[in-house]
Amino acid sequence: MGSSATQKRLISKINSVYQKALDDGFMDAKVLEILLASNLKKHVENDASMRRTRSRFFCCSVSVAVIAMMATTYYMTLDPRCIIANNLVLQELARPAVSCDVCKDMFQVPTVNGDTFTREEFLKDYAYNGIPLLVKGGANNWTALQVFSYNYLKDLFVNTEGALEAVEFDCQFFPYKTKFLTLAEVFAMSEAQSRIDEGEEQWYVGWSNCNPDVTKQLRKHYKRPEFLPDNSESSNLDWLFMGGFGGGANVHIDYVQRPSWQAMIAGKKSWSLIPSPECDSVCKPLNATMEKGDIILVDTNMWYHSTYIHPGEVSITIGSEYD
Ligand SMILES: O=C(O)CCC(=O)C(=O)O
Ligand SMILES: [Fe+2]
Repeated sequence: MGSSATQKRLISKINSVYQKALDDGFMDAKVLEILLASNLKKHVENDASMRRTRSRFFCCSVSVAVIAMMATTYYMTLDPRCIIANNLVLQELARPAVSCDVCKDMFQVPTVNGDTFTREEFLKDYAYNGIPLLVKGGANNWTALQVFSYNYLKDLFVNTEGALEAVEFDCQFFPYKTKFLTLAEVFAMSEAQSRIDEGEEQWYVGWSNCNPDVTKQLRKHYKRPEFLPDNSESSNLDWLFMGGFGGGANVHIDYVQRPSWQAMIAGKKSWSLIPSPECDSVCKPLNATMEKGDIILVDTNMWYHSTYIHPGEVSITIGSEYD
């Protein structure tokens, strides 16, 4: 992402406000809670109300909020994920308002049987409306379930020319709570740590792949979920998330172009889906647990979400965006 010194200073200012809140002992989730309670976003759009709300939000002065709005809007047009991924304040400020019709009266994530679920049913009830969906066993016939493992992915990325560099320079890498700076470092850990043997440090990471040779290999073992329409536009980016018990993504919202599907290749993962603040009074948080072979569909631009990895096998998921 190319950015001038001024832009960098703005971003660093906003991030330092957020960091200060964390340093002062606020947890990520608390920051979000306060942000949602303050309804800062709504007030930022309305000067008079904004004056009233100043004292309600612990760290964002008016100027920082406005700067955040401007800087976020500017940066979203460049590379949305790169600056806001770790800053809930920016994420909430930048998020477009959503309609609550989607989550109204929904108390659990709708779940269907992957063996019998058809494209027609998908189109009728779930396509393009923001309703999350768990398709049990939707990936059961993929060879990825037998083939993908930490060692398989390590061999593939380490031995495909340019693959690790592509992740580092052209795609994205999320270290979450680990100290890993690159995917190369993830694949350099000891075998014992890769299995998270007793006493080994826990790890959980995510990355996107944009190396065509790797894509070709990966796609020998999985296909786009069959219930998605033939003409549905798909992203060429594969997203992989891998790691062990206790790992997962903190609460966040994404700025990607489309909704996403994700398939559970190994292990067990739960998702928490939190409706946007404007839907607080009519919508409830939802949970869904994915087991090996399940596929989840979530509009990650619309739902705040976090994930949690259950004890057992190291979790591996693969996914992409769809239209
Ligand atoms: O699978 C995970 O742990 C996080 C996934 C996620 O945040 C996403 O797909 O947007
Ligand atoms: Fe996400």
